[in-house]
Amino acid sequence: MYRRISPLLGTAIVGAMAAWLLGLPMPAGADVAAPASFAIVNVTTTADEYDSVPNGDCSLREAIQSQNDNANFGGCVRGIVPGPGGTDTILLPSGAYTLSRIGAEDDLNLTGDLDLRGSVVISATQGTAANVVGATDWNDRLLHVLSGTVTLKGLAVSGGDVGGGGGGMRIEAGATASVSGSSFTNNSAFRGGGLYNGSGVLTLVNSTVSFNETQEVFGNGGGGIYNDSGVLTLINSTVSYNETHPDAIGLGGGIANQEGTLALIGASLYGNAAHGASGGAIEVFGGTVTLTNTTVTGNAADDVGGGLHSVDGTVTLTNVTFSDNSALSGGGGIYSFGSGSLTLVNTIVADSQLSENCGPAPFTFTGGFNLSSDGSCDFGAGRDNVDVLLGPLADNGGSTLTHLPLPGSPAIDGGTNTGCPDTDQRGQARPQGAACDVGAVEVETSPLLLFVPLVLR
Ligand SMILES: [Ca+2]
Ligand SMILES: [Ca+2]
Ligand SMILES: [Ca+2]
Ligand SMILES: [Ca+2]
Repeated sequence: MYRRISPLLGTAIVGAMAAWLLGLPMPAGADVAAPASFAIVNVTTTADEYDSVPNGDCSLREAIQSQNDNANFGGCVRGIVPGPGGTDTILLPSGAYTLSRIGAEDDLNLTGDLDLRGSVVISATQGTAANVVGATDWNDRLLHVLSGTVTLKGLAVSGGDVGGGGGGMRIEAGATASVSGSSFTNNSAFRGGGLYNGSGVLTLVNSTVSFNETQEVFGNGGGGIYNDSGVLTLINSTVSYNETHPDAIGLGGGIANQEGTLALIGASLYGNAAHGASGGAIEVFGGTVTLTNTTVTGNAADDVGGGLHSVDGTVTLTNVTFSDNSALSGGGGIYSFGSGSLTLVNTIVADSQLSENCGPAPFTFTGGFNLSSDGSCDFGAGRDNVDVLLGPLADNGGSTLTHLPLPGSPAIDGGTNTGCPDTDQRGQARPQGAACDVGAVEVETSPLLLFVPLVLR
């Protein structure tokens, strides 16, 4: 836990720092290279206040303003913690922080979305999530990162609704947002129902993006997340049940990547839908995309590429499981088109609905040690038209849902150890047994599991 120090002590420290900066004589024995201090602000009310004359309470909006101004604001007191340094931190007790200062297109943090500038950690304090919610008739996103590095821990962001990008949160060019242990749920936007990364850097760890939607506008896309020429990384995170608007044409039910860099490591994407268009889980329009130890299952596209659709993308899939994805017009699992490349290693493409797994011809790829339940992927002899024998999507350990290969599955020990990750999607060490397994899961070969069938026999 952080220890809050008195404002008076904080003032004294600030004074000492100021004296040092101004070149005034420092007390004897003072460390010339004084380590940087940082501030902690405790939010004390769930009300959406913005008091130009401070009252006794500190709201989330006021705490952010105190950070933007680098000064006390609205009842928020910056508790200065002396070195060895750290990042300014806003602490949020658990509760529902319903934003109610309705207004749009404001970047001064006065109304609508909370506008963040500068580097700060916003952290829930009590283990349970702090909910940041838009009030009834809210017509803006909820969080807007305009500059600096913002870290979010333990937030549940829902109810954002914006005509632009990022119903839950938008990151601007040059800004960085790192999100952990958080969720973005039931938000809506033109692009990026949950989040929009506008040429910034966005990383989600142990987080969930679910039930977000784009709006009924032509050109909408990215039901969950839209990465516009930025760097987007998801680690041990879930993207589920997001969709583009059912009555419009929108690419990328889960994630849309436009010319950016997208990396999914230990992710699970399921139940996403691209209506009237392509890329049920992931739409790639240029850029560099890597999926590692990731499960893509039960997603749907009305056009092509139920799991993944790539146009001119450089796509690398390592130990990925595609299963039960559907597309009406081709490539239930994967559809690649244009001048990009597709590299698949230790990857399963199985059990697609309404279309073949990969398509259409010419489907060219490099890599190997892949498995397909039909002949559409051209993975080679013994690798096509196999029953991959996957269990249902379930909690098989780790922080995301997976398909466990069943006993006798050709995925078990069917991969190459060359380029195989050190762990599987669940964090289980690889390889187990004779070789790395194909797909996102490495089946354990513990003595206990081998022993149990003998006992039961
Ligand atoms: Ca206040
Ligand atoms: Ca704004
Ligand atoms: Ca605003
Ligand atoms: Ca193995």
